[in-house]
Amino acid sequence: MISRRSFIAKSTLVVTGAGLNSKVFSNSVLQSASKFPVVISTWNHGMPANEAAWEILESGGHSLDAVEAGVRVPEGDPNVITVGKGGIPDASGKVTLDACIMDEKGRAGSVTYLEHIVHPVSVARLVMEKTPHVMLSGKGALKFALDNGFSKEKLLTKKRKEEWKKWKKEQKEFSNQINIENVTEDNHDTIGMLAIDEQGRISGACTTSGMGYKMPGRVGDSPIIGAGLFVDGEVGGATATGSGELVMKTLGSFLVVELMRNGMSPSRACEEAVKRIAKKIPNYQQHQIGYIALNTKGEYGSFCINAGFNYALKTPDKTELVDAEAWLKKL
Ligand code: SD4
Repeated sequence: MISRRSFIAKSTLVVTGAGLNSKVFSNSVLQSASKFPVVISTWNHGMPANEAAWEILESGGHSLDAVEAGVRVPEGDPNVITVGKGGIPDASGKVTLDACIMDEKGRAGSVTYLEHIVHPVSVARLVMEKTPHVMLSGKGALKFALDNGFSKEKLLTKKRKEEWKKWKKEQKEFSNQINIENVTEDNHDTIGMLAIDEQGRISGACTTSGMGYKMPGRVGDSPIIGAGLFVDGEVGGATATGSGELVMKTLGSFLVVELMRNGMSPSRACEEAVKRIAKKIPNYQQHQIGYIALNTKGEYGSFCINAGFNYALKTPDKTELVDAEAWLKKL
């Protein structure tokens, strides 16, 4: 299977504006506590997403509303090719979406393999609020969404369809290998977002169209509570982007939160979770994983396997795109 990254490298990239003009800072200078509220999210498509979240946070709103509003921005943007509408389809040409959401009380909702709905994060929130379950999948998730007033929309854009057709024609082999030569700052991926509001309540959301041209039926880490996202209101939250299989095998976001519970800073906890992957998973160097984390003091941090991952940060006095430190410092 072609990876999303090698696919992106061959495609025309449309970059959502906000990140481009933003200053890029080194992660190492951004370890100290900041005042509430704080919102962080993966990649530079997090910059406009953070702005939407901030509107809610600065007016005293709940972090749960903020993260939902935030990640809806790339979900609805057809130029973000790895989330929501305009996402890269699977190998059969279908756009299937994964998303989840979690709040400071430990409430969680998730949808996987959801077709035709632009905002899977909002469906995930309804799963959390209206059902006794955590996760709905496929046709059941779609029926639940339609029963609750969501409407069916076409997620596959003309451009993505043309690219998929071309890929179909060219496809010679199925490979899960990610070509790190092609990992650049402009490769936009899953959005994971964490926010702490004025009252110190932490919530998180994660939403994606998954790995480009994935096998039909494949679900990644992003909608899996504990893998793509985890929040514990007494400790903090973490979320992941990158090759979901590696995150699932190490239950990465849960691991980051547990390490913070045991006293690690968000950055150190993210680093340890990346090291766990490096220790346990052969050929991890071929993949990118980026973790971000936020604790109840408002401290934040990140770490990734390969250089090139960045995250968007907004606090009362900072609006920045931050380069994450990398385990493999080359590229
Ligand atoms: C997945 N983690 O489906 C997601 C995709 C992603 O960089 O973040 N790719 O595996």
